[in-house]
Amino acid sequence: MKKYLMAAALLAAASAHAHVSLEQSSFAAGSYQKLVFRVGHGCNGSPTTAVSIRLPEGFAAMRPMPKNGWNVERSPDGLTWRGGPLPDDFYEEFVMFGKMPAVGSHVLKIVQSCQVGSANWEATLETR
Ligand SMILES: [Cu+2]
Repeated sequence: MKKYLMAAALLAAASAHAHVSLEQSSFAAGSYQKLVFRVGHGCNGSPTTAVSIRLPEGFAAMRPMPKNGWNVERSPDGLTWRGGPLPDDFYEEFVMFGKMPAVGSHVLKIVQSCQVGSANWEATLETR
């Protein structure tokens, strides 16, 4: 299983392999939508303790969905959930809701913090 995962990781490295990722990443511009960020694993086996999402300009007043066992911090340019820890071999979702920006391609920067280490991810969201 581990061998398979490593091979898959290598194969996917060329493409945008990200394991904090958006469930859906294409939306109508200006529509109100739910963004679901999927956390598939920790940082090299270490449990996740925070997920921080930086929203580029154009995302107006995104509302975080409260989450048991996690506190949400809001800043002018994003949201951070702190809590858990979420074990490496568990799956979790972090949800926010709000108005999508104007037509374009929008890069959301994500920092996954763990008990040991951290990982940076990017998710590209398209509005049409
Ligand atoms: Cu991964």
